[in-house]
Amino acid sequence: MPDGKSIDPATLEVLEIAESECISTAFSRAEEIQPCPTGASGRCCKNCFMGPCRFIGETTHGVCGASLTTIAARNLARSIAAGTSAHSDHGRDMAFTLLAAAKGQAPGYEIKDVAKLHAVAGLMGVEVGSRSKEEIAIDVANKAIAEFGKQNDNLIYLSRAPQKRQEIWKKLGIAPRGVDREVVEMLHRTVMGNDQDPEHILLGALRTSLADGWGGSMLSTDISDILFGTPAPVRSQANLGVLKEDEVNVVIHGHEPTLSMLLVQAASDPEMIAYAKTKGAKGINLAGICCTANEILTRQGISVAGNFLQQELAIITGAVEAMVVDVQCVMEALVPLSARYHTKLITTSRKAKIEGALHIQFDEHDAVNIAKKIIRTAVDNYPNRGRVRIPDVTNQMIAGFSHEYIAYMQGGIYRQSFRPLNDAIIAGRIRGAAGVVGCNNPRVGHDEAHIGIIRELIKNDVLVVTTGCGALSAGKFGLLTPEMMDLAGPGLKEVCNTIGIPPVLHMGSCVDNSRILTVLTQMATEGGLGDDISDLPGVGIAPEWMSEKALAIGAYFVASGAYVLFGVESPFSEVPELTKLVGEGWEKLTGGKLEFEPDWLKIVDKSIAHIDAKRKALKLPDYDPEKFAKSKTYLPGDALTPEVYAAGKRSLAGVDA
Ligand code: SF4
Ligand code: MSK
Repeated sequence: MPDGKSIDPATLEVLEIAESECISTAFSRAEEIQPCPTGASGRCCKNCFMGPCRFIGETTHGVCGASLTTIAARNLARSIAAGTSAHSDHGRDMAFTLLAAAKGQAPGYEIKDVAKLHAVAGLMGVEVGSRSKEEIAIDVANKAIAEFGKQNDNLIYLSRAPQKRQEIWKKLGIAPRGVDREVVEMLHRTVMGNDQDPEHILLGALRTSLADGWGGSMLSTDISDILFGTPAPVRSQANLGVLKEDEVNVVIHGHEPTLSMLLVQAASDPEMIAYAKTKGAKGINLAGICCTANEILTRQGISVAGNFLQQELAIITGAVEAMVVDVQCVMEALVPLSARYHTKLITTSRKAKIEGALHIQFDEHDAVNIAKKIIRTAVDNYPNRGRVRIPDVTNQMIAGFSHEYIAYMQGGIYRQSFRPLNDAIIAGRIRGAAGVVGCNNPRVGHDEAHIGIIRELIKNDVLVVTTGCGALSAGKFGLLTPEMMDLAGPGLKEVCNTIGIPPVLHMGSCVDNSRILTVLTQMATEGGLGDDISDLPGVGIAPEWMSEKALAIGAYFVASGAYVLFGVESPFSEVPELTKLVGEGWEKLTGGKLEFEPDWLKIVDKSIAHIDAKRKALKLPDYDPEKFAKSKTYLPGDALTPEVYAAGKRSLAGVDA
C-alpha cells in the first residue's frame, strides 16, 4: 500500500494499481520531482532577464538591488493577482451568460431564481418594479460586467460588508475599484523597477484580493444562483465508487457551471439514454471532480467522483468514457494518461486547450447541441472499454448550504436570521466557527489534514463550513451527514440535533467562499458578537492548498478581518520579514493575519486558541465542554486510517459503530 500518500481507501486502492503498472500520477511525480529549495522558500526572483536572481549564500540583493523581502512580496502579490484573475474571469463569463440568457440568445438557460435576481438588482440599484425578469436580468448582467472595468469607483458589493470593515478599507486605501484595474495594476507594480516597498506592495495585494472576494467571486456565486438556482440541502454520494460498471461514465472536471449544467440535462435526455442502450450500456452516469463537481452537486445532487488529486485516478479505473474539462485545476498529465485507456479527454473552453485532447468548443449560444454532442461522443466510446477496476468505496453526504439556506434553517420563512447561531456561540454551545477550505497537494497526505482538522474542530464544538476540494474530502469521509453529529462535542451536537444539520456544512465551490464572507457579515451585524468580522470567534484554514487561487482567497479573508491558517509549507519560509509583515503587520492594519503551519495538529491548536481569545475579547463566558450534555464516544482513538473511514461508512449504513 502506498504509505502516507492518502488516507482515502479508494485513492490508495487505485494508487496501488498505478504503482504496480508503472503509471505516473501526481503522487509519483511529486516524489520524483523535489522542489527547488531556493524557490520553494521564497528566495528566487525571475521578474526580469538580468536574473533569475537566487538569494543564496552571501547574496542579499538581486542584480537590480532588490531586497529579499521585496522580491518575496512581489511573488506573493503576483500569485494573488493570478488567483484573483481566475475567479473573476469565471465571474465575468457568468455575467455574459446571464446577459445572453436574458436576451433569449442562449437556449437551454433560464432565470431560475427570481428572488435572488431581485435581491441582487436591489443591491446594484437596478429597478425591479413590474419589469419582467429578463429586463431586470439584462440590467443586472450589464452592471455586473461593468464592475470589471470600473476605473475609479469602488465595487458595488463592498457595501455588503459590515460598516466598520468598509471604513477600515477606506482608511487603508484598499477598497478595490474595477476587478481588471486591480489585477493589471498589481502586475504593473511588480514589474522590474517599479513598486519596491514591501509593505506598499502588500497593501496592493490586499486590495487586489478584495476585488476577488467581494467582486469577481461574489458576482460569480450570485449569477450562478440566478441562472441555476440557489443551493439548498441535497443528498448525494462521493468517491470513485460512484462510477458505474455498466453505464457510460462521463466525468466533468474544472470550475464553471455553464456547460456542466447542460450536460446534466443531456445525460438524462431519454433519446441519449436510448442511444447508450444501443451500445450495450444500461444508462449514462455523470460524476464530478473538483469544483465543477461542487457546482452540479449543490444544485442537482450529481455524485462526486473525487477531489483534485483523484482526477487521474478516475481515468485509471478504466471506467471513464469521457472526461470533460473547462478551466482551472486540470492537469496536462490527463492527456498521456487517457491515451493509455479508452478515455476521451475533451477540452471545452476557448481559454484552456491541451495539446492532444479532443477539443469541442463550448459556446453558450449553442450549449444544448454542444452538450448533446459531448454526451454522444462519450456513448460512442463505451464499446472501447477495456478492464474496469472501480473501488467499491463511496459515502453519503448532504451538500448545498447556501448562506440563504443557513439563515432559513434558523427560523424558517417568517423568522430567518443568524440569531440562533449567534446565541449558541454567545452561550458557549458552539465555541466558534471555522472555514476549512481549499485544494489537495501531493506534498502532504491527501485528505489527511482536511479530515483531521475538521474532526478535531467539531469535537471541540467548533462549527465547520467547507468549500472546494476540502468539502469533497469531508463528503468522502461521511462528515457531511447528520449521522456524523456523534463526532461533535456536546454543545455543537445539541445545536445540530435541534436544527437537523450536519456539524460540517458544505457551502459550494472555490468561488463560493464568497458565501462565507456573507455568513460572517451576517453574524457580525446580527448583534452580540461585536460589529466586525475581526471580532468573531472564527478562523479560515486551507490545510492542503496548492493553487494561486487559494492565496487570493486567504488574502481577501485577511483583508476582511479573519485569522487565516495555511497548511503545507510557507512559500516564503526563508523570508522572515515577509512572514512578519503578513502576520503581525497585516493584523495591525486589518485585524486579520496570515500564517503558514505545516503541522495540522498545530493548526487545530492555533485555531482554538484564537477562537478562545476572541471569545474573551467579546467578554463571552469561557467555553466549558462539561456544560452541555455529554456526547457519546464514536470511534476509538483519533488515528486517521482507512479503517476509521470504513467505520464511518458502516455507521451510515445503520450499523452502530
Ligand atoms: Fe533579479 Fe531584480 Fe530582475 Fe528580480 S527584478 S530577476 S531581483 S534583477
Ligand atoms: S478545485 S483551486 S484544487 S479547491 Fe476549486 Fe480544488 Fe483548489 Fe482547484
